[in-house]
Amino acid sequence: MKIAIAGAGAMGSRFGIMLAKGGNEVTLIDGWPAHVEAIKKEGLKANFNGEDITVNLPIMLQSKVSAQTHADLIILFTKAMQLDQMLQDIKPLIAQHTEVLCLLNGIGHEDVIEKYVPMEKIFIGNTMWTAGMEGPGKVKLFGNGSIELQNLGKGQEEAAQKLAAVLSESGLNAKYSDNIHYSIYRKACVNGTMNGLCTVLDVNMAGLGQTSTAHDMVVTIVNEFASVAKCEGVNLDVAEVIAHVESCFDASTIGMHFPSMHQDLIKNNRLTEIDYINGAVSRKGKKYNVATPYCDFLTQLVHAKEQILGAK
Ligand code: NAD
Ligand code: AOT
Repeated sequence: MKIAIAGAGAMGSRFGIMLAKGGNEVTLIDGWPAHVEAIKKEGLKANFNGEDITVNLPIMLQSKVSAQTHADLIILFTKAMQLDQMLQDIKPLIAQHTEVLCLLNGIGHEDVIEKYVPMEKIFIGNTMWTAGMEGPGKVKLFGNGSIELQNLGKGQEEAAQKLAAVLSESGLNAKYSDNIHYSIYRKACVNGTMNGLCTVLDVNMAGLGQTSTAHDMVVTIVNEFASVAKCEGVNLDVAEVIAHVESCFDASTIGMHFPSMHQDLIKNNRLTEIDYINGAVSRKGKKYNVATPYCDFLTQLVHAKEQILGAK
């Protein structure tokens, strides 16, 4: 299958490498010139579960995408604030038959994608895979993960199942979900607790879990997400979601991971996705008249930290 990865940072590189190893024709598209140049010159370098590998994949700057490039599937892996610009830049690549899959963290990306892609070609979901950028052209990939996805358009269930099968053939462990909005909120609870707190406190997830206040903060934040989700017809099983979130504290599985928000702000001085995670819940809380004080405060703290560090 001809697959374009729109946003070839940490996660896009992981997916690009795994899908290419699985026999797909992968093209990377990205907006970071130094990264694009490094991959063009020396290939994409990855530490893949401890082994150093180099994978040669075609890559182009998103501003250079033309109708000459073809894709059956586009996988979006920008940061949330880069999504609209990416879709605008890759418009020539979005043909009538092209399916578009979004696995970004956060809530409500379909509102942006719908401006560029017909509903029946949009697939949304979330992933438990992780990845880290080591520098231009170099990523670190360890551990296992999974994907859940669903069609946004009516009558596209079979297409969604096929898409999950294509991803699974490359070892990405994807499943069709018949309630993707539930799954997205459930994953957003992981990011709504781990990402902001680990960033402000400058620890990994295992480190956060060792504090005496972690449990109470997780419980309060998950309850805020659940109250807002309820207003949108998504009824989270709060106890199960809290247990799921707290399973991320386990140092023997995923606890050593620094959430991508920490990688962005603390390691690389970049702006964060907080407005699309806790910030989105705060905005929706105001709309539905639901109080979300921890989400409001965490969003403010992360923005203050961005400003103190002069993040860009
Ligand atoms: P990323 O920041 O690595 O890449 C996104 C874009 O930013 C790419 O275009 C990349 O080239 C560019 N970029 C990366 N570092 C840069 C730098 N130093 N300077 C300039 N540009 C830079 O993003 P990601 O971690 O791959 O995340 C993509 C999406 O997946 C996000 O929504 C994220 O929340 C989600 N996600 C991430 C992880 C993870 O472990 N990284 C796990 C699950 C979901
Ligand atoms: C994560 N991390 O989503 C993934 O870093 O943004 C991130 C992210 C899977 C399970 C736990 C945390």
